[in-house]
Amino acid sequence: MAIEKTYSMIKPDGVRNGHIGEIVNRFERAGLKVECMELGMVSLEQAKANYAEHEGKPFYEGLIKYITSGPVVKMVISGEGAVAKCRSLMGATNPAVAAPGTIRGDFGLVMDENVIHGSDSPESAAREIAIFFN
Ligand code: IDP
Ligand code: MG
Repeated sequence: MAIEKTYSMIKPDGVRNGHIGEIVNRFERAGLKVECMELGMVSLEQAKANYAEHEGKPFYEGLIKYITSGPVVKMVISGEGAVAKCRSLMGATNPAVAAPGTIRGDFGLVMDENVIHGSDSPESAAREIAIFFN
């Protein structure tokens, strides 16, 4: 393991439902550090760049519409093994099966609104950080 950076984003439902503090608390309690944090909208360009790998899939249009629909919290998180640690704190993509105690398991109900995003590899993290923080 090594000190890594990852990109994490509290999605519009997480912000709307008032989970910012709890989510940041979970990251910090796990020993991760918030390096950058910004509340704001995701532009259409940023949404398309971030989710380029999903273009053409049945849920793609809805995903772009959703992620640009309201304020999000954009974060750079750092720490030992930060990419995997964030993913493990987030839980499974589908909140319906995400384990209790994970962010998605505790605060989400449906796949379309699953509370939080996190990079899936150090390479994705570098790409996504560049999209949201130039
Ligand atoms: P991840 O967010 O856990 O990395 P991905 O497979 O990369 O999951 O999908 C990106 C996002 O697209 C998910 O977080 C979710 O919001 C949405 N998504 C993925 N699969 C579906 C689906 O089958 N239906 C609706 N939305 C989906
Ligand atoms: Mg993903």
